[in-house]
Amino acid sequence: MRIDVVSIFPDYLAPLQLSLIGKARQDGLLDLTVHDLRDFTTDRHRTVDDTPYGGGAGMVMKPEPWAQALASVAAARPASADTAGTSGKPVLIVPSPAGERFTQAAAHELAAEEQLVFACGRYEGIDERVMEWAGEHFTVRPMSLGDYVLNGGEVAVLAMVEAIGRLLPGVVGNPESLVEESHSDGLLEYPVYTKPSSWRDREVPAVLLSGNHGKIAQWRRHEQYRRTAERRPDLLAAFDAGALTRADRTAFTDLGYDVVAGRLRRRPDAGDRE
Ligand code: JEE
Repeated sequence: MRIDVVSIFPDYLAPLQLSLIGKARQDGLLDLTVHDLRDFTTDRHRTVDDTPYGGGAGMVMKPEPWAQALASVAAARPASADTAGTSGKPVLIVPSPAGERFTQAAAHELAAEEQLVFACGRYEGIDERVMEWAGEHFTVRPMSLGDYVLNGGEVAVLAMVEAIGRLLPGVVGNPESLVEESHSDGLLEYPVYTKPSSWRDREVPAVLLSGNHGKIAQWRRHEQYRRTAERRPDLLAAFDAGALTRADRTAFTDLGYDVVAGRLRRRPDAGDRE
């Protein structure tokens, strides 16, 4: 996969040289280049921003440097782009608080592409006409990391490239962990423990030392239910409760949920017993 990142702070993307993604680059699985947007300006001050039409706070990124930068990376297609890939055009990801949510499903989609380009905005964002124009050369996807406000797109790109990069064949050392992820049922994960079995008067749950793999699997499942009900009850609406064992159904009953037509339903007044 080829990835181009355009930013006025190329040094912010330095962590991409490290760890998992750095290893993927060294192994030739990922061809990643960071470009300085200011190299595509033509004025003496290398200006990338201007005041917003219509008024308001802050500055907006000018369209001309972005068009120069994006045309340049669009022209440099990977050799593989003609044969493989899904969309033909490279995908342009524009991090934005107003984007569609970047999810694990989006990471999987993007990991199947031949070329990704990330446009890191700053200030109040990029002149909207850039995204319109870019549609001629790219599949444009404005994407948000989550519902909070960052100062620019760089930190979002670090997260997105790491999430996409670890899905590329050969990047994650242990493909078993990816298989386990895809069977995760949409629940939060169970807690994990390692040696020593007793640490500062805290014991590892005895069931994990029992050697009884059936009981361990059930305990872990029930811990997933408990955590998800506590921290992310929104996820339980999509949970398929149609084929639960008796013990699994009881675990949910104890957490204040009934099973109705294969779906979990919060029992009225269940909050009283928490
Ligand atoms: C890209 C510039 C900063 C700050 C104004 C804020 C008014 C842009 N999950 C995510 N959060 N934030 C980003 C992100 C932030 C960015 C840029 C991504 C480029 N900024 C910026 C303030 C505002 N609005 C929301 O309320 C309305 C706009 C991001 C991602 N991905």
